[in-house]
Amino acid sequence: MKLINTLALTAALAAAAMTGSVSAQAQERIALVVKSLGNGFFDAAAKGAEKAAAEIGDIEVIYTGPTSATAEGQIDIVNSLIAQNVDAIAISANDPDALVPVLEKAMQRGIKVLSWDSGVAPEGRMLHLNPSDTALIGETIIKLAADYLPDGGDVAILSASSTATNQNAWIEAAKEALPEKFPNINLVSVVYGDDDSVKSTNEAKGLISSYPDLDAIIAPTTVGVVAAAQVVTDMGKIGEINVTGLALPSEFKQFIDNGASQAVALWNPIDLGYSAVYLAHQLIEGKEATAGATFGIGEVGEVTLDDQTAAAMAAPFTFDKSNIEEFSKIY
Ligand code: RAM
Repeated sequence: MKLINTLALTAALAAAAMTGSVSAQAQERIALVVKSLGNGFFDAAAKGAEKAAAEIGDIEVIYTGPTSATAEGQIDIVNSLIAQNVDAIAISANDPDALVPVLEKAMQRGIKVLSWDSGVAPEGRMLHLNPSDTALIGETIIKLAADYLPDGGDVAILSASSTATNQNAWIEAAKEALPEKFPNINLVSVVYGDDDSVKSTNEAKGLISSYPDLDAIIAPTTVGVVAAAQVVTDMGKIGEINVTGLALPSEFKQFIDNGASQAVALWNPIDLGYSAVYLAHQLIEGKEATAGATFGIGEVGEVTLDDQTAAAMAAPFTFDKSNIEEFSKIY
């Protein structure tokens, strides 16, 4: 009897495989929700997500996000993903709190939720993957400016949106590092370009006209840093104002080349999207996201969750004239 059943099952599976329905049934659908579409950083992360999906097998990645970096736009998207009954939502959030109710609703429906890059509050997700240690990023973005200001100077920060969890945490960490580690660096202003090129451009121009003695603009956003470097270039301020922060080498190489920037930093965004899919897959398979749990993240290695069920991937890497060419070909 058992043998007959097994044979029948094998035949059914073979028939289903021929029509492709076996893989369709087994497929996990993982939504990669980003702050906004049209951002090269997230396009690189999506590449990594696809790579992880191909390695694991039977995973469909749904790469989605609003047209502008708002929490409202992401809430609409999460609602539609709930309606589609996806298996997991991996989100880089535009706000730590505003997304919590809709993500709680998703979890109540059995959808696994994690945040990556820019987090949501712990009650709105099962785990969070930081690109790197927050204090280290905060210190790094100031150091990138301070390294080229031996006598100290005035710096301003051009951030992403004013509610972005990641940038706000990095700015807080930067402010903490300033008095002790960089006593001669004076932070004169923090402005917000919303990860929008036009708004970031206007904010960079505003900084330059409000602070004629400005020595550096620090933009901890790949969108803002390009806008600021373009403004410095167009206004003929190369050599006067150094633009630095977190930049995608492929988009930023031209500004290292033309001298608008001495150096910038970032982590590997491809690895970040890749890791998010590995984490989502393990949650779907039933792994518990408890403090102290270790998750494999494919060839990137493994991460262990801290008491906030958060983990960090790798240290930021600095790009300057010596290496940006090489990295610009990768991301
Ligand atoms: C932008 C986004 C993203 C951030 C990078 C550094 O692309 O704001 O969240 O991690 O910059």
